[in-house]
Amino acid sequence: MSAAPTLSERVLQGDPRAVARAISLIEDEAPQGADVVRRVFAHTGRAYLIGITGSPGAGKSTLVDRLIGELRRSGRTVGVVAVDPTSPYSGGAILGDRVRMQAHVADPGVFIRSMATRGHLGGLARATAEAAQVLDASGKDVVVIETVGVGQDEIDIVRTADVSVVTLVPGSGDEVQALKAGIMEIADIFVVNKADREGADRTVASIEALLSLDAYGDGRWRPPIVKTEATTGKGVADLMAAIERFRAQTAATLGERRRARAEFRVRELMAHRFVDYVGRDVLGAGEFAAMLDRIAARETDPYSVVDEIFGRAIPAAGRAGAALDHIGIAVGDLEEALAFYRDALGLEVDAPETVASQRVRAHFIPAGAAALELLEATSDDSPIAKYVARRGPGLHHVTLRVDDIRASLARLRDHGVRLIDETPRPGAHGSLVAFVHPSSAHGVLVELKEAKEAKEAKELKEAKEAKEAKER
Ligand SMILES: Nc1nc2c(ncn2[C@@H]2O[C@H](COP(=O)(O)OP(=O)(O)OP(=O)(O)O)[C@@H](O)[C@H]2O)c(=O)[nH]1
Ligand SMILES: [Mg+2]
Repeated sequence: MSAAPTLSERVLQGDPRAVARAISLIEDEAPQGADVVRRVFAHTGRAYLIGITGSPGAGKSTLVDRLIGELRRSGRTVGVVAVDPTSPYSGGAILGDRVRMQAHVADPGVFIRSMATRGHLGGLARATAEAAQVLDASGKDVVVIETVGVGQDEIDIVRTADVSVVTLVPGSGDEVQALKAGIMEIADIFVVNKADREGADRTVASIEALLSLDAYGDGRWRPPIVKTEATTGKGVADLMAAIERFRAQTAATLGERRRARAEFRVRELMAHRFVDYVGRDVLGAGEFAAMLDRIAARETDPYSVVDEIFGRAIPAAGRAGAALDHIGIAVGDLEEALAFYRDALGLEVDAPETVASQRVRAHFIPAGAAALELLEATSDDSPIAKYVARRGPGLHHVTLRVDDIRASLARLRDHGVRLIDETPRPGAHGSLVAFVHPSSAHGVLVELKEAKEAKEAKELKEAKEAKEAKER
């Protein structure tokens, strides 16, 4: 007997009730919502995302309804996420959109969902993007996202789409100017809807005037302007054709666009989660308010407050210099050492790693942000074997992690410090290491270490810089 399918499995099977439930969880910022996104993510990226934005009442929903018709006629399934400007007076237009798209409510190839604009702690853009992902994972060929274009939130939503359609109406010449800075920049296609009304051509002309400021060289896409009458359907086929043209012409750069989107999303999630964590686990009740009071009273400044928060949230953050990486302990009998550290103290010991250059086996024991390193000689001429023979087992060295080991060594040399290693050599876990002589470090053997990640990041940066220098 097989277990009942999970919510994410049902989403992947295209079950509309599961899709509705998943989107509700995302809207409520429930952890199960994030869980569904995690589970279905590998199955996303198939659907083409169309963003439709424009001022309130521009006819977006009517237009989307017509687009659904076009898409269905061409045999494609459609998901719609409509973001409603929930007004405090009417209590929302959720029903409005459903009524406008009513023709398709009974069609199993269509799923329409309204999202309220209010009450999203973590950002409406994220909830919308995730709802679109759920629809994508459920197998819809095209996902349309309708949103009112006013603020940053909406611009972020439009960025969620593979193609952005900006809807204007006759008489919005002034609006065209006003929109210039924001939403105009992200328009891939302009629609002048309500073309049955007086002044449609003037609106087209004012968009033209803006577009003519840009030469659109190098085969760059020049946003076309399509006149539509959503109520009658006139021009909607032209809009569909413009979308298909855009899709074909930008197919090669779609991956890039989606990658930029992923970057935006990850950065946003990271910021959201950090702020959340600080509020919940770092600052005590009322402490944030007290910090703000101190800023208001000019007793401190915003930079100092953020420094303090970072210092407490991530103790290693923001401090220049080096972090304690680990303390090396020379071991005579490994079994006896493990009997103490692992069995008696109850610490977890990582799988050993052999460092050939030192003829030792290293057993790391994570301890907070740093670690203990039990060092076992693998040969009698190993420095550890000699150390144990001479002084017995015990503290052997202290390892400090630095960002740039070569820069650190150069600095030490400048200060007349005696080095054991003049140049770095390979250490455990793909790192670079170098030892400072105990005679220069007050009787302590100090090891400097540049972690593999820092090394790789630097190499990547250097390669990129070299490539850029060559291209110049
Ligand atoms: N004359 C005319 N009216 C239209 C046209 N398209 C839509 N309308 C009407 O404009 C009104 C608003 O249409 P919606 O589709 O709800 O507009 P919307 O942009 O989705 O509105 P919100 O979601 O509330 O921002 C409705 O009364 C439509 O019937 C058109 O091409 N011509
Ligand atoms: Mg609408």
